[in-house]
Amino acid sequence: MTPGRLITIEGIEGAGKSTVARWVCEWLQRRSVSAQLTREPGGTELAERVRRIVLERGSESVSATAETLLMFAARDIHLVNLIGPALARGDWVVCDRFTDATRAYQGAGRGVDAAWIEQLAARVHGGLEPACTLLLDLPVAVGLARAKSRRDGACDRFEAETAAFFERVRAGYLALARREPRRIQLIEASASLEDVQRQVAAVLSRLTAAGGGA
Ligand code: Z5A
Repeated sequence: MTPGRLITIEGIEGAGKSTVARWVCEWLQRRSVSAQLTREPGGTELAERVRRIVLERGSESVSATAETLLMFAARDIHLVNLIGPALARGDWVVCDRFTDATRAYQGAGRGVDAAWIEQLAARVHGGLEPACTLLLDLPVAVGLARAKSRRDGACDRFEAETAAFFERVRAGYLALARREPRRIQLIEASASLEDVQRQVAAVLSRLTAAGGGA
């Protein structure tokens, strides 16, 4: 059995992650690769409940520390109940956001200590790293405009953030990509959807040709 691989999709709000994640799954399935689509925070019933807690804007404040712990709590539940078993079956898992989001949002965006995030990641991942991460990069103004045009109701706690916050998050993602250029593949996401798909297909072709390794 070919081992399963974890592909993660990252980027700021409105970068097109959900659109690309669905397309990646279909691309793999068309090539007879069994692939499962999921997302963070969430992915399982219990982790989706944690997602609601961490995203909703309530009357109580949620510190950056609590936010980080909730992201990792949801991730642990997701890894144990969905990602781990799927990879063990030999499926590929396409995950809309993963730990790089914590590094970028809680680390770069909120100023949470990077070393602490890595300690939590080491504990929760138990050695698992994505084989490939597609970082959809685009100017903050473009992402926010796309997200706004699609939004139908009230903002969640992240959607209510300032452009300056998303600039820090974007810079955090780009710093991660510079640090791990082999795993993190930069996709120019302000391009047309067809062009984005072309860029992603090139990465996926290399990945599948290499047997799924990073
Ligand atoms: N978060 C965190 O802080 N720490 C963590 O560890 C994790 C998450 C895991 C929820 O994430 C929040 O959780 C997130 C960070 C935080 N908040 N923020 N920001 P989410 O991924 O569920 O939510 P999101 O980032 O707000 O996703 P989104 O707004 O749904 O954006 P998207 O998935 O990147 O975009 P999309 O839905 O695919 O596309 C948006 C629109 O643009 C849509 O109308 C598309 O049709 C259109 N689109 C897509 N691609 C294109 C191109 N190429 N051209 C033109 N139009 C396009």
